[in-house]
Amino acid sequence: MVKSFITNNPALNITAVGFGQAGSRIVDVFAKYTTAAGEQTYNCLALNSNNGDLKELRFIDPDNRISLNLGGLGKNPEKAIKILDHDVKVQATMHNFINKKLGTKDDLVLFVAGLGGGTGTSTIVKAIEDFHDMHNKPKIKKVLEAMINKFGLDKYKENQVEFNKKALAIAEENFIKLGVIACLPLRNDGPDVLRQVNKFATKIWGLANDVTKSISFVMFPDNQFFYDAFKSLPQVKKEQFDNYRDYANYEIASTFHEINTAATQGGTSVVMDSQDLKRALTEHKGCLVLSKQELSSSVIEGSSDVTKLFKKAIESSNMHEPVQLTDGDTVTKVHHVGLLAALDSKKDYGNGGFIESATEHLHEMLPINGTVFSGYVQEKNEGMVTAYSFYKADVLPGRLSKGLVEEYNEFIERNKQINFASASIESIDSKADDDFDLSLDDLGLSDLLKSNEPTKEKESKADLTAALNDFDFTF
Ligand SMILES: Nc1nc2c(ncn2[C@@H]2O[C@H](COP(=O)(O)OP(=O)(O)OP(=O)(O)O)[C@@H](O)[C@H]2O)c(=O)[nH]1
Ligand SMILES: [Mg+2]
Repeated sequence: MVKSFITNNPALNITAVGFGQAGSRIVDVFAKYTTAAGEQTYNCLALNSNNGDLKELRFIDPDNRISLNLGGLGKNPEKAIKILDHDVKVQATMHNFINKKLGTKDDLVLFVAGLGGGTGTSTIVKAIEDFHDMHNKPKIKKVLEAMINKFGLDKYKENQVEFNKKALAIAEENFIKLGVIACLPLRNDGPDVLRQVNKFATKIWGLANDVTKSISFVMFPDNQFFYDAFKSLPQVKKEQFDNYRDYANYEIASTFHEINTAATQGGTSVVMDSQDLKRALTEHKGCLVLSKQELSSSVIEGSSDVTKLFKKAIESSNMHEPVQLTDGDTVTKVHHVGLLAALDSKKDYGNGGFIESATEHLHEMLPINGTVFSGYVQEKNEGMVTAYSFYKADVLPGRLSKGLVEEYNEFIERNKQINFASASIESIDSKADDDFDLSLDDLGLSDLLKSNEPTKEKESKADLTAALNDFDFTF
């Protein structure tokens, strides 16, 4: 028995890139999915620092795997990133590989890694920065160039921030959207891993919140959460996986995939279609909170039981502990929300009334700023009723916002050997304009501002042409 909708074409065409061993193994699960026509659903790539780890992958096309030939980077991302910073050849190899292999019709590029190792953690950060420079920065530059040509350099100099913001807003329409999946480590990986993960997660979260970048979401699946859940799985379910990591990888990829293929099914009175899912996942920014709750259809009596399942989904996450959206008087912004159900086709669950009830509950629960997209499919679903919910919010799993620091401190207390080096991610709020860090310098157009002499239109055009010619599009 299978979920029949998972062979649908996906709502979002995705290239998934796995960095390091955890990232590659998660992407290998994405690579397993095929459409009804027998083609791989996703364009899947794997990047690692040595050949050995790439060999154990099963579904990613060998042509889509690359080794940076650096040996292991020794579970030390700080050291690894220093190596990468200085190795122009490796940077170029990564850059060429990823960009040459991107799908032409991608709605989303997904970067995946487990935080804590040397390779995945360092290369994913570099690749995020590179991706923006390569694909989206030139688009901003092109729009800004046209605006400066139209309104003149003097006008630009008077209203730089407004011009930059406008250029960004226009260019953004054509950005290639990036999603990031970064797994949190086990508590027992030890204090140094926790400290380094905190540092790099802060960096990724900073990039994700930078309004000039194109990161649509970051998801932080928590290995500790999966480890604990795996231990208490019923024996029959546990036996389907070799270990908690395989379970984690399956949960991450399958939840994402099921939502992405259910959205192209249609055929019921309330439908979430491809465009809805695209908007829900790619508009706005933030942490993606993904949830799935499932029960055998034999214990679901009718519509109100489906609503209950939705309520449970909304209040939880199947990637990490539930997030905290309110804290005293402060409430976290929630953007678009998706509610999607897959109902085993044999039973009558009414005509989608459960969606309205679930939406009502959602508004009571969450401070929603965006749109609620909802729908259900009635298909073969392994005899189950499944409720998926997902939203993006300015929130982090508790283990990341405070927990890693606490765990680190506990280690230190116990060991009394290492001094606490704070890499806290606790204060993440920032004003919108403070985030807005786009300048001519960024775009390689800083020469435009050098001249203090009054600019006649003709001269400014000459300046501009020279500066734009100098702009370095290559890596
Ligand atoms: N979810 C999940 N986590 C994994 C898997 N394999 C390793 N991890 C975890 O992911 C983090 C990074 O480990 P790796 O991916 O092995 O490290 P790497 O990126 O290859 O880096 P180095 O080998 O140190 O160069 C650690 O916390 C591991 O425990 C996996 O298959 N799934
Ligand atoms: Mg490795």
